[in-house]
Amino acid sequence: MTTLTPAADLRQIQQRAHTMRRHVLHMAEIVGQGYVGQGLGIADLLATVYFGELRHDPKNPAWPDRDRFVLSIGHYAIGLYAALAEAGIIPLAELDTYGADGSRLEMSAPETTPGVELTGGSLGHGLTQSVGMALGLRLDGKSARVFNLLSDGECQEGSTWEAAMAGAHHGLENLFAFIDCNNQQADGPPSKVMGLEPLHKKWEAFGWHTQRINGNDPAAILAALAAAKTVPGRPHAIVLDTLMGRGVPLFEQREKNHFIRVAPEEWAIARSQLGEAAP
Ligand SMILES: Cc1ncc(C[n+]2csc(CCOP(=O)(O)OP(=O)(O)O)c2C)c(N)n1
Ligand SMILES: [Mg+2]
Repeated sequence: MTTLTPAADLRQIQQRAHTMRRHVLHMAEIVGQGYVGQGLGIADLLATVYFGELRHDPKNPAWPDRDRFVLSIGHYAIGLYAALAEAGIIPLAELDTYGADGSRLEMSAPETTPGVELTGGSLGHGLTQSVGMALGLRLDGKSARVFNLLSDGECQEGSTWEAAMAGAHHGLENLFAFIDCNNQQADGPPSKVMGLEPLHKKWEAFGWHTQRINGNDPAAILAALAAAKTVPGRPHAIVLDTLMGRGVPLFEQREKNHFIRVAPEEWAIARSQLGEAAP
């Protein structure tokens, strides 16, 4: 059985994004700390991809003709697990095991977990492998696409740009790169660590069809995907400006939120700020 591109229903995507944020808080509360800001900030993108674009079969995650969603940035696994659970690829109850010894849901995603295409952790390797996957799919005559999620900090890795060159050289129109620009990396904002801007112009200069949008707006993400699909012969970069911790003001306002340590009494505040239902 195969699942074709789901009909994009904006309200449903927004609701899924909200539920995924609740899963992120749930998982993070179990370990008491972590990559909460990333999971909350990227929920809109993941909900849009999984419920508006990706052709996959939740009952058969290894379906050879599936679109690949490749998470370069292993530390964002908390967000991916929320999406995999919502999409029915892993059981919802398994989210309770996040970060525990022996769990399939390690803090950095391993490719042995259903729905995870690539073992993450070491930054700068996702786009290189995505280029290989996209090329391989084309050589095999398959219409499947590869969607890669990178981060702004990851764009400081030289291998990313070698892969970008290769993707353009091979005219990989079946390759889509989302770049999460949350203006944060482990040591603070990229502008202070090693400046990246204007990032979209760099992707353009490397030969990619490039768009820059509000990455917390599912309607804008759907529109960018629709526009990308009308451009043949080039890979597609969609640079996403996102807000870390989106939906929970307590975390949105933290100055350094790469890895958040949360006081026990703050979880109830975070949950109530997010709310039960989608806004
Ligand atoms: C090759 C490599 N170098 C360093 C690290 C350590 N590291 C883990 S996450 C991270 C920050 C990367 O930037 P970004 O993904 O933008 O950070 P975030 O937005 O999640 O704060 C770093 C340097 C790593 N995982 N791999
Ligand atoms: Mg970042």
